[in-house]
Amino acid sequence: MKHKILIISMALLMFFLTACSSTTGSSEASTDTTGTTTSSLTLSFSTDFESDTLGSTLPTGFYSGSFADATVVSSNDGYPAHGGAQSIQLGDTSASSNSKLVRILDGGSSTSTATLYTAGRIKFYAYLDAECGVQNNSNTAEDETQENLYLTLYNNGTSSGNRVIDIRLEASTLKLQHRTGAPTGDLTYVDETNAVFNLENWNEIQIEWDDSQYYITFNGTQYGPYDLLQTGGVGNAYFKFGQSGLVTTAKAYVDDIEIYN
Ligand SMILES: [Ca+2]
Ligand SMILES: [Ca+2]
Repeated sequence: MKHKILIISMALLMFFLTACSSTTGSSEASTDTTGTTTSSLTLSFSTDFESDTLGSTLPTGFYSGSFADATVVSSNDGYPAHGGAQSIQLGDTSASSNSKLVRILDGGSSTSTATLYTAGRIKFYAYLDAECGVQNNSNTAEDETQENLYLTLYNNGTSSGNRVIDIRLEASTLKLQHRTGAPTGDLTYVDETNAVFNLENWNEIQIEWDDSQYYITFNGTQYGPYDLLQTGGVGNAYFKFGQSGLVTTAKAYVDDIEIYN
């Protein structure tokens, strides 16, 4: 009898482990912008940065651009990580550019010919360090209002006219914001009034889009739907920290990125 129970228990355990172990290529129910579960999205890319070489400025699966102040760091060296030991640190030490971590959604090598997905989802974790909130840094080139972390979803290309969705963690208000208006218009960002975060904390952020609208889910609360800046689909995901003409000693961190389409 005991032997039988042991065999059944082991079988159940194996079933459970098998069900939990498969992620890449799996499908899951998706909530579309009407709030109902009607479609299915497939996980097409995920990374926790644990397999990347420490100190690398080009983690596996990302696009090599002209400037990338994005570095694989480790909690063993005192840096934050959401899962495991490693994450991506985004800084801005260039007076002519800013940090970027770009994923071409289809895994290709050209941002201008990326496959456009008219439905998809990106989920990630983000962290702003305490320096992002310091307003009196002695570095005169530093603009303390620009120590924000952006995620911009573009169509073909990564110019302002290619924007489809643009959100940011805004350091001076400690709120999540989304851009409204035309893709090339003024920097009009709108607060998610209740989407307040703290520095030195990991935030879970998910954006899900369809052919005309998108939702943002921030630390478990859903905001939207909002209109896309333009229709036609998303081809490139661009994490950015800082401002082109300025530098800062502040840092942001990103970990556990998942992309579905
Ligand atoms: Ca990690
Ligand atoms: Ca800069």
